[in-house]
Amino acid sequence: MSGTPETSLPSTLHQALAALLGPSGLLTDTTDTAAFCTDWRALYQGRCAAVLRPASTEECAKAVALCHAHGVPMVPQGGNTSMVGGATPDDSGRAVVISTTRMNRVHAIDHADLTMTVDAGVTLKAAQDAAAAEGLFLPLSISSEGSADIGGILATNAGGNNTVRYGNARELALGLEAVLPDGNVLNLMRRLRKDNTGYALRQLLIGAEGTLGIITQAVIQLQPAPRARETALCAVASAAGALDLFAAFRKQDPAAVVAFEFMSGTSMGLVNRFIDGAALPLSEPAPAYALVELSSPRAGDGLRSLMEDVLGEALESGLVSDAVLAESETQRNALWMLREEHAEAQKRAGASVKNDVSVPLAAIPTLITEATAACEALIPGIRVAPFGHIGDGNIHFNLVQPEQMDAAAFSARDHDIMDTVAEIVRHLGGSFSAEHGVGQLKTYMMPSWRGGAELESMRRIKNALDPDGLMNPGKIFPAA
Ligand code: FAD
Ligand code: 2HG
Ligand code: ZN
Repeated sequence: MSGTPETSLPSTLHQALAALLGPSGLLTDTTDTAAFCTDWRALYQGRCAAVLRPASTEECAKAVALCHAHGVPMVPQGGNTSMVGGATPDDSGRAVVISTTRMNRVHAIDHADLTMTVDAGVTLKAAQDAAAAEGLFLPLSISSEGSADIGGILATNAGGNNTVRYGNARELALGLEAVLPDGNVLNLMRRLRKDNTGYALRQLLIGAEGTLGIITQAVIQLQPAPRARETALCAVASAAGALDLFAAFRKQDPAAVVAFEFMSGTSMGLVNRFIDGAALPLSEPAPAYALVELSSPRAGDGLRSLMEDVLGEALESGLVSDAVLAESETQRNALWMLREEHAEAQKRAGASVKNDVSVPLAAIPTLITEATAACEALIPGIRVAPFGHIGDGNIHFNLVQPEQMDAAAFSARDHDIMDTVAEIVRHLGGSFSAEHGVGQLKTYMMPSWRGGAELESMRRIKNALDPDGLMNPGKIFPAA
């Protein structure tokens, strides 16, 4: 069945965009636009007047200027992997989605500066591969990296598995280019490590979730490729045990730890049940697991003995009950697969409610104990399936519907569940969004968490750059 080519775009705008972008750069048929109007979790179903796919900054700037002149709302979209509905238009059908997928060139890799200059639409995986081909390393790793692109990861200030050593996306961006809501191009591509010349506009665009403009290019900092790497999966009794193990590694060599991830037994059980080929390489299932990775740019850097020393002591003291070390790249990938498939496994397990939260490290055990008890009291039989980047204090405190419960009935309780967890997080001095952002899922939380001068300052900045509110409306800010 073919979709409808009808569009609510004013005809003068339609004609101008068609002339500018050509047939592959302007999609109006609903068969072609449908995938751009829903999110990875299928929580939101929007509509759009068209999908614009500019192939360059110049095309993007002209398209934005045209939409701005016609008062048409714009929704920037990269790989469309947002966990908070950030890239999904509302259901009015008025907005256009501006997709960066055709802006996908790696322009340069500089070995002296250790930088890469890329278009926003280069996927994170393609950027990692381009760096690796030159013997370098792009130190950002997320399970969605095959689809998520450079523009998307910067717009959300993505975190992921290597934040514990290298920081979030924000720390990796040395330069940025963006198209502002009126079509002006903001060129901040100076790739300088020192440049104190007024406001840090680059950092303002990063993490703005597409509400201040469309990121079109970036300069990303790289690292020398690791020459030594050790990866281990460890069975532990609890999150507290995982934290003790993290402390033991950090005490020996804080710089060596490149990833330290936590998985509850319940969440790992879902991976084993729903993901083909996911086999636990330990003698028996455990209450919880830690995945630790050490790396160094120096070959033969003593990482194996560091890993064996710390794990040996932890096994002896009972902190770790079982552990497996990767002996090859294939085994390393198999261990990482057991971590990276939690989101997909939870999606297949039924309806789920996500709480991407952060607290100070020492508060993690209390968060897990208190939030587990509160959620179990709220919905008997709820499956409490936390996992996440424990080394950063970031837990995905996710809840999966009880086996026998109706999925819609469970989803209808989403705010009850989110608010229950959020109040515990608040009490522990944490944040209601650690790495996924606010999108449209969490706008309702903004007044109580970021109200007063903080939200008001954000509104003023938004109004200054986008007085007509055309850039990604309905995201971050609660409805007035
Ligand atoms: P999109 O989903 O397309 O957009 C995300 C937001 O950025 C939207 O608000 C959109 O409007 C805006 N945007 C997109 N491109 C631009 C642009 N060029 N200019 C301005 N604004 C733009 N996130 C983490 O932080 N860590 C993880 O470990 C992680 N793992 C994930 C695993 C899975 C399986 C999935 C589905 C998601 C995961 N995410 C994770 C969330 C998501 O992948 C990240 O937020 C990612 O950075 C989004 O990139 P994207 O290109 O898909 O952006
Ligand atoms: C991850 O760490 C992602 O795997 C996804 O951030 C988290 O599914 C989630 O809640
Ligand atoms: Zn995550």
